[in-house]
Amino acid sequence: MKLSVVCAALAVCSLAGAQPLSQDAKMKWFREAKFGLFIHWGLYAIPAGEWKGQAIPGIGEWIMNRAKIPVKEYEGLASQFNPVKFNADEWVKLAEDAGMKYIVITSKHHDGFAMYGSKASSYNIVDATPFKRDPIKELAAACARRKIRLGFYYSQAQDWHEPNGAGNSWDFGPDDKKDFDQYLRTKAEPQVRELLSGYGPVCLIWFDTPYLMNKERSQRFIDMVHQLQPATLIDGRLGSAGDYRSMGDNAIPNNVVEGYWEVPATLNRTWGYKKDDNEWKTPEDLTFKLVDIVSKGGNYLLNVGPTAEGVIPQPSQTNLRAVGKWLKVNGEAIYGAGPTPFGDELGATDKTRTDKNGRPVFVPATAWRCTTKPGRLYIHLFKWPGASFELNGLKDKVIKAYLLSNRRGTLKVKQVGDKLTVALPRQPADPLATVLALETRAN
Ligand code: H79
Repeated sequence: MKLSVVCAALAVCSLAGAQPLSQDAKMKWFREAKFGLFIHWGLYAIPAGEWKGQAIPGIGEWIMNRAKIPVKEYEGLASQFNPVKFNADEWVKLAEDAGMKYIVITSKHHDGFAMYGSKASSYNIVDATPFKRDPIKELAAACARRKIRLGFYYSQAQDWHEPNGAGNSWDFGPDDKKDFDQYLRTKAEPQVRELLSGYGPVCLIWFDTPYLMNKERSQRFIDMVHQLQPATLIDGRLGSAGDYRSMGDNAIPNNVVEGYWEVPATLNRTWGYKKDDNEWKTPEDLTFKLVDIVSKGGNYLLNVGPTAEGVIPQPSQTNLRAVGKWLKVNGEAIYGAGPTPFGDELGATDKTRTDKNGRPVFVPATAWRCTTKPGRLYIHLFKWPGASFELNGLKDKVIKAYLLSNRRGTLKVKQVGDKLTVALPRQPADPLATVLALETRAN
């Protein structure tokens, strides 16, 4: 090895004051966090799903694309953007109340508008709006105060504002005629550098829709992240492998999936605020989905779409706080918990039914889920099984059983062969889910 290379390597290590992070150490917070808040906030919150009196179908942040709004017209929204009710601390407090451990906010979505003070493009909230504040700076400070991690969504490929960004065919023609690297070099790369330099520790960068991305283009982002903040995770949608897998939007896998992964999901149907979208998932459904995902080995990144005034819709707040209240009692079975050792409780394929691709239909079962920690099984009961809970296939010996809502109320247990029976109270302790904790010892 050349001396200069050795020196450079030593310099990096001594600057960090520690060994370079192992992948395992890098993933530690993500493995424990399980539940995060996604925030889609941008100029699209002003039209809120309606353009020139017409309701535009689809997800709110896609309105520029769906209504084929010319750049010059869409830009006009910036001069109206003045979210005077924005309060970073209230948003972070909501995440905390919901029991979420990280926040991911849109620093720039496909519309190309930067929601922070960018030097690389004046099309940003500080330079182009009457608001003039940098909400990402304020959020970073509030997150630091409340010890919640902050990460950034950044649309690296689609940028409908730029002649050479991907996706805007109505102003700039087809993508294959564009100088995509010119856009990457002059906007996307400088902006990601800004986000990793000016906002303190960034827990992850959430890239999306890797149109036109390839290995080399992806690698430039990876190198930049590693150079500026080696602890920052990269999601699964950059264009080459990241630190974890991103499942499809709102797509929960049917079974246990090995490795690190995350499901990005909506509380209603849109990501960016839409005034007429009122299809709110219930606290029961959200709690089930959180437990379901954790029992399969993943994280749940659940979205809010604040209004153009800077307010998170009340139903979003109410439903998230309901999940948080459940987590206050039952968080031990979620944070840092591993997947189910069983699997039959998740459901089964029904070979007599096929989907439109001719594949057998998976029918989920919803009575209970299991999460784990060393020496512990947590049975999350969604349908009260009556006087007792029965479980087959458990090899370990159960030495103690109780509900997380009543740790001193030891429950009677019977184990015959691999069949376990736990006597339960007559009523569930919580309408969202009652968690039965089983302390086990290997036989
Ligand atoms: O940021 C959110 C979405 O905007 C983004 N990913 C999540 C996290 C996303 N970008 N692209 N997609 C999701 C796939 C988009 C599909 C659709 Fe459409 C957009 C369906 C309806 C609007 C594109 C335009 C396909 C049909 C019309």
